[in-house]
Amino acid sequence: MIEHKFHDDAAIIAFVRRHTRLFAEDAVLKVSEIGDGNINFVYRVAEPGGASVIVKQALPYVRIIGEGWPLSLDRNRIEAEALVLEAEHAGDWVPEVYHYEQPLAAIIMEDVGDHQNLRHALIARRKLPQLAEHLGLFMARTLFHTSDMHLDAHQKKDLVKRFINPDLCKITEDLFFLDPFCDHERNAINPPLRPVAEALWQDDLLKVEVAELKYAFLNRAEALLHGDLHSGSIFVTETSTQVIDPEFAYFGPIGFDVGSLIGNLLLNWCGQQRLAGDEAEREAWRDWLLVQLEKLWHHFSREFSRLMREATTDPTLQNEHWQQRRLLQIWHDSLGYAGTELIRRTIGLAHVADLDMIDDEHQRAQAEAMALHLGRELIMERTRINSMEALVDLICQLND
Ligand code: SR1
Ligand code: MG
Repeated sequence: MIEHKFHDDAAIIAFVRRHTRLFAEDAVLKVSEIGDGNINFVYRVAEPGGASVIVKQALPYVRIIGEGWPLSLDRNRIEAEALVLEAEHAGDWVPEVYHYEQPLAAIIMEDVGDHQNLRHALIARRKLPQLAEHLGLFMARTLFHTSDMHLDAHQKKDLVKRFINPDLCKITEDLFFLDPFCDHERNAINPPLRPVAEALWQDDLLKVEVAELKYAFLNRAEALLHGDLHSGSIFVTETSTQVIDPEFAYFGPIGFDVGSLIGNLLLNWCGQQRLAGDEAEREAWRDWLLVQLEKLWHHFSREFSRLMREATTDPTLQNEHWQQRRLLQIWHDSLGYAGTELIRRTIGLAHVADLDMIDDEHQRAQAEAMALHLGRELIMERTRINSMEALVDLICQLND
């Protein structure tokens, strides 16, 4: 029996009423469990036709696995604090936190229910004119302002301490960098793809590069990352983008966030190739995705460079040549982590609908083989891909 778990809807409503003033006393409130994520319980509390809020509660284990995979409740504090910190620098793009309560491991926050999940939007080929700009700016501002370029030496170390997140980091360490590169029991592999996965497990040169990326993930405390920046953590409308779920937040390499996002656009690009339907429409969509990739990096790198130039407080790091080198390293890291995201989402534990939605297992295996191949190329070639044009060329060659 888990002490802090909400026993019933009435307990959730009482919690919301105690800590917010959004609902009139006589309002009739309805609770629905809406969580489709892997880890937590998420409820919407709404007055039909009126206001609503989200309540997110952490239990001491991974939701999709159960008590066999214990997980610290501190992730809920980390998520609440990360949302508040992100809001300081990128408030347009994160939901507001109304209340966090440590004994209940629960957060009450703004409901972005009028938005669509980005993964579903991409699968439905919904063009979002401001998506790349919003996400580029979100990453540039949150990552720059929590880095040593901006923070004072003591502030930075205090923040690093607050965001030590061993349980959630361990999930990433295992699911990104270990499982997909060996015959691990947690992997989920489409049977016709198995020979391709087996070949990957024999690839010693690839494993050296994956070790390098893992070591950077373990040791390079460059900035406070979102830590799980995939399409499922983003909600969208034509004019608004909301980034949720930063429970994996910790201080790590900036390219991990940028790469996760690039990897998710590319997963959709791989999946769409094998979807039924009009080929011209499909290819037009895939071209649109590559344009978004360019725009994403354009907005991120332009804003990050501007901030490095204008808002770096550390005199040593104000050096223009070093700043150029920093941006190039972030680019190379991003390509590498995009590669690990592609691979782990294809043969690891946590798949994505962008590939899984392809009904026919042989068609699916072809899209998956493309994702594995692209992932490998990005990891192996990352330090030789020195421009967006070179990246797009590499992706298009793969398509031929
Ligand atoms: C067991 S958790 C699996 C995945 O879900 C989360 O959203 C992260 O992406 C994690 O890797
Ligand atoms: Mg999540």
